[in-house]
Amino acid sequence: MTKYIDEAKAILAANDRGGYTVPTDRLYPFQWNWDSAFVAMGFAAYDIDRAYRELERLAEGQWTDGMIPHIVFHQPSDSYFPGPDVWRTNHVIPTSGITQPPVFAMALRKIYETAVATGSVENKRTLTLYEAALKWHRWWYSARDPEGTGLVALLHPWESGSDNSPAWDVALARVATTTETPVVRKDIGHVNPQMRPRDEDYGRFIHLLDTYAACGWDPVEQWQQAEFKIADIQTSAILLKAGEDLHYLAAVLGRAGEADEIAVLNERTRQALKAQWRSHLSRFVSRDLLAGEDVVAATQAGFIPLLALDLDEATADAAAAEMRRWCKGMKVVFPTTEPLSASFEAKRYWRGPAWAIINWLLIEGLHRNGHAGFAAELRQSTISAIETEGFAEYFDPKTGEGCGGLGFSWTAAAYIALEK
Ligand code: 9WN
Repeated sequence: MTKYIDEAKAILAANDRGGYTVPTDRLYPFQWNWDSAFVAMGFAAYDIDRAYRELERLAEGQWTDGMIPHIVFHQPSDSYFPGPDVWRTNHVIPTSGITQPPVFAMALRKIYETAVATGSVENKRTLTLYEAALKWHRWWYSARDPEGTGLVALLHPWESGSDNSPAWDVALARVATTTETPVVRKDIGHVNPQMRPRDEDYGRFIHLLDTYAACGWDPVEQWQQAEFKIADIQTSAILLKAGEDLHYLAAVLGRAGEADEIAVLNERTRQALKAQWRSHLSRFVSRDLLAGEDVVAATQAGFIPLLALDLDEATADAAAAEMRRWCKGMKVVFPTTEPLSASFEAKRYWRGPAWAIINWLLIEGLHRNGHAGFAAELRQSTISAIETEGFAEYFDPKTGEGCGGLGFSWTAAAYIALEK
């Protein structure tokens, strides 16, 4: 059924820059955090050594406080803005100063289990990466949930991986578009500007970056100065799923004390996530911590908690029914914004398009919550979109058109992983 596996592998090979994979040539010429974790899960299907290597190269960028940054600038390139000179993080290996969804431990468990099954497990490499993941999870809880609510907060939309999602519109409207750093966009020289965030988004992204650079990237200072602070359900759900995988790894690696510590953190997040269900919306909602309000914009994030929770049947059915409603009339699913909402834009990045990696998470969530049939439909839609249009960054859900960057690594990795 999946006939382009060799092509998918060729894309990962072409985007290899020496043990790490760039998302795509020119548009994204560095190592991105959650992209690499998805890519590592793709590699796990056929090259365990390379899968380990992907995570190891990402962990090279880890800060002493535990944060794994959203970009590691292993080699210079002038085809992306903002580069290391704008981030000013003074890390030995240049990195950005913010993070991205913690898919890392999910990838590590996948690599470990596949390696065990094929007799190729490497204990030392597993242990070193496990320790990096544990340090990062501890960072999430101390730096991004200092009050111990169980939900972790984002201080920058780029940390969500869903940069210009309508979910951020209300909160971002409070952030000035003025910047100290001149905004010299490179992205719109690579792809159609109508598929990208708008200039005012970039103004705000860089305004926040300047604010945190002025804090010397100190997490406590940033927490106090933050003009954008969202307790995000997509990130928290990924953290919990990754936390479950980390707990599994702690147990198999004989780290009983750490397993107990992780279990406590997981349980707190589990309860907090459950409390974000809104039955009148049939989805979960994030929380704007500065406004003290729910984030009610209808985006894919509302269903990502299925990945990490075992919902009662009625709740799972309500979420699945709402998801199905969004799919009506779509050529490719799953739309990242509710198609009937005013903020839906079929081609503009995170404001509507379907993304293979989001589908991957939703497919797992539907499986976990008793909707295997729907999961199979979502999987089929993802595979067909790729087979029709190629390994695009994302897809217009109304027309199916492949959009954004082409030859995209995580789309290739999703294709390989979904074959299984
Ligand atoms: C900023 C690399 C990354 C993804 C994000 C996606 C996009 C960057 C950008 O590309 O973000 O991090 O410059 O637009 O939104 O999810 O990790 O593929």
